[in-house]
Amino acid sequence: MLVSFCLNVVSLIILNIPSLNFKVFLDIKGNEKTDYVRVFPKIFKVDKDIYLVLGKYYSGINKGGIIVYKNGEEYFKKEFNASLYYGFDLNKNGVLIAGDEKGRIYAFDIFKKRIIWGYYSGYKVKEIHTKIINNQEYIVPVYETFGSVIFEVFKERRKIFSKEVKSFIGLTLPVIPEFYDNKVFFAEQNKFYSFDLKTKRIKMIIDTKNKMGAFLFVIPAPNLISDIEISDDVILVGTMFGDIFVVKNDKNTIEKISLGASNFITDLIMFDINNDNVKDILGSLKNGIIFAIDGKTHKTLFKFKTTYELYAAPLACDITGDKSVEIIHIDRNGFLYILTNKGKLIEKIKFNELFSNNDYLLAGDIDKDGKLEILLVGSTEGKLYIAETDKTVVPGTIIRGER
Ligand SMILES: [Ca+2]
Ligand SMILES: [Ca+2]
Ligand SMILES: [Ca+2]
Repeated sequence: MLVSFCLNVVSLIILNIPSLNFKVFLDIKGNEKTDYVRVFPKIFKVDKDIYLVLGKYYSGINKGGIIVYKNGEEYFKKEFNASLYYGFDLNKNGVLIAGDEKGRIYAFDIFKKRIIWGYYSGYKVKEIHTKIINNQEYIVPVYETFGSVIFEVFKERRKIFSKEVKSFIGLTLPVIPEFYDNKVFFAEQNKFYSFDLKTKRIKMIIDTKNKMGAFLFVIPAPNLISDIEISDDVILVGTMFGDIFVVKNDKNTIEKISLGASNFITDLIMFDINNDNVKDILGSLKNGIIFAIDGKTHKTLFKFKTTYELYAAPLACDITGDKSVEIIHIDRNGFLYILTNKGKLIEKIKFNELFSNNDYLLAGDIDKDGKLEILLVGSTEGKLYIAETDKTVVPGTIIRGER
């Protein structure tokens, strides 16, 4: 026991682990009527500038807005009389699209700092994606209604498509459609589809089928899709019964990894954590487990148990500068974990507040000084925490800009 303790201390000294020193960057206070107040940040690069855009969410009152920081300095802000969820995105033309819970959508010219377009959807805006494809602007707002998710596609600010996707009643995490390449990817219960912007065709990619589940083990239950993650070469589809479907774009193949039916996969990301130039699969389980799976062999690299449920994926980021990534996550009890890329606990930090059931970390050099910042999302008291690290990066590097 003593020996292993000594070895751990020695290894910590050799690795020179710096503790993350989080400070309150912003505190948007609620009032006596608000149950909770949250800040949703996203980091974008437009030309050579870094924009940190924050959506303000006040539960229980009609209040919200956006705040934009450019290279670390406050640049622009706009108050709304409705809350903002994840409903904002900034495209490479400098157009910021933001939609609120009352269903209004605005387009801002970020250079001129003014509204250039508005639209009333009539639905609660949950998420917005915008992208420039072949010099044409696309906007995909995602709305939440009772029992379904609706997404629309705007091309040059004219609506060209609308689709209602039924959500499973009682499932609190509807899968948000993802906009990637020329396609919008979305899930409806067991099935995963793509919508092609050019042909406007919908194609089914996977049926995750039914599965003998841990909750409904008498009869097979729909193996509901709980998360989708899309990158250049691979699409991951996770389910609430522990399956991960790996769709490889170049080979047109689908492989399945099963973690066991009692494992509800809440969020997946891809990041090469073992330096073999193949992105690995990192994710969180609802039961509080952080896991990593080798992207090449599909073997489990590690599992780590936190004390509370996890809904968002961990952050993989080298904060020590030794070219080996650390895995960082926070649980709802306010414990922040820093792990090695092999899943060994380096440090556990306690925050004196409860976090939401949707908490996670982002990383980027938001002030372009060549040192990386780590952003902590999930405070229910309206705080955004930022830790400045000594890790040197190319100025303006974004490692993870949004959830
Ligand atoms: Ca790898
Ligand atoms: Ca490291
Ligand atoms: Ca910095």
